[in-house]
Amino acid sequence: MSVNLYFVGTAGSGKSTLVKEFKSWMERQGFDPVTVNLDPGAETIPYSPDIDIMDWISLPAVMEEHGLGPNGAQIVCADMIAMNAMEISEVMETYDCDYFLIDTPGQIELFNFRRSSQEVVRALGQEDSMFVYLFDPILSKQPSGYVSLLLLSATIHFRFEVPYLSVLGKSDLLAPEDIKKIKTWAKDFDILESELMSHGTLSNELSIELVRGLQEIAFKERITPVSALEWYGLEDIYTAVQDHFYGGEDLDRR
Ligand SMILES: Nc1nc2c(ncn2[C@@H]2O[C@H](COP(=O)(O)OP(=O)(O)OP(=O)(O)O)[C@@H](O)[C@H]2O)c(=O)[nH]1
Ligand SMILES: [Mg+2]
Repeated sequence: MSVNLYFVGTAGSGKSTLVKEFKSWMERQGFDPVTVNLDPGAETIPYSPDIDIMDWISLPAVMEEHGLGPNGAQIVCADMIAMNAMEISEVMETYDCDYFLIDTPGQIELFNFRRSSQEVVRALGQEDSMFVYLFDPILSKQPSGYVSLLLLSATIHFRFEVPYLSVLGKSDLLAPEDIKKIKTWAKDFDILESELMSHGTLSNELSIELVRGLQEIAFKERITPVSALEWYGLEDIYTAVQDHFYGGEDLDRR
């Protein structure tokens, strides 16, 4: 069995860099992961994907062919990925590896809100899948920003029946006390609620009820601080994935 580890997050949250560095980190540990780029619009990718959706689909070509702007073309591309999913899956099957590290499109709404993404996840193997959901560090510093990202992660949870790991990306950009504060919010709803109150964010009934609802679904999670650039937290990702799929057992090194 190979794990399909999807890196998901808002535009610029650090998905591609984390794929690159996590691959290097795994190789350093003696493992042999395979990278898959599912972003047909990526202008530059900081690594050479082993499997690249651009071999099937190109955003500029779709724009030209259909006379569309970049956003409309992205939607067409998202649906085209689903049409090519079986072929991508066949190519993946030719690799003998433990982990596929799968990079997803920059615009999270393309991945999250299109039915085609659910079809892709299913075609590539839903039971073997896990999402690494990246929280943007700067947005996460504000309680309202943190809750907004939590809501987005809840919609992913709602739409995909796939386990996910919440990761605080680029945590090297945050002061240690900010990391501590965000970790506390993830664990302790009451602290987050009083912080939201003090910022005047919970000023209407909808916000209050929304956040209370979140408590039910999202407050069993922890958030793992990660820095792709400083190789911090990468082992925590590996351990969480191994815990989930293999009861914590280590992979065989090659
Ligand atoms: N300080 C710091 N910067 C990072 C880290 N990871 C990524 N970055 C920077 O963040 C920017 C965006 O990184 P990407 O990896 O391209 O992010 P992405 O989510 O793949 O972006 P899109 O695919 O365009 O949505 C780049 O300038 C990276 O160098 C990190 O761990 N620390
Ligand atoms: Mg990217």
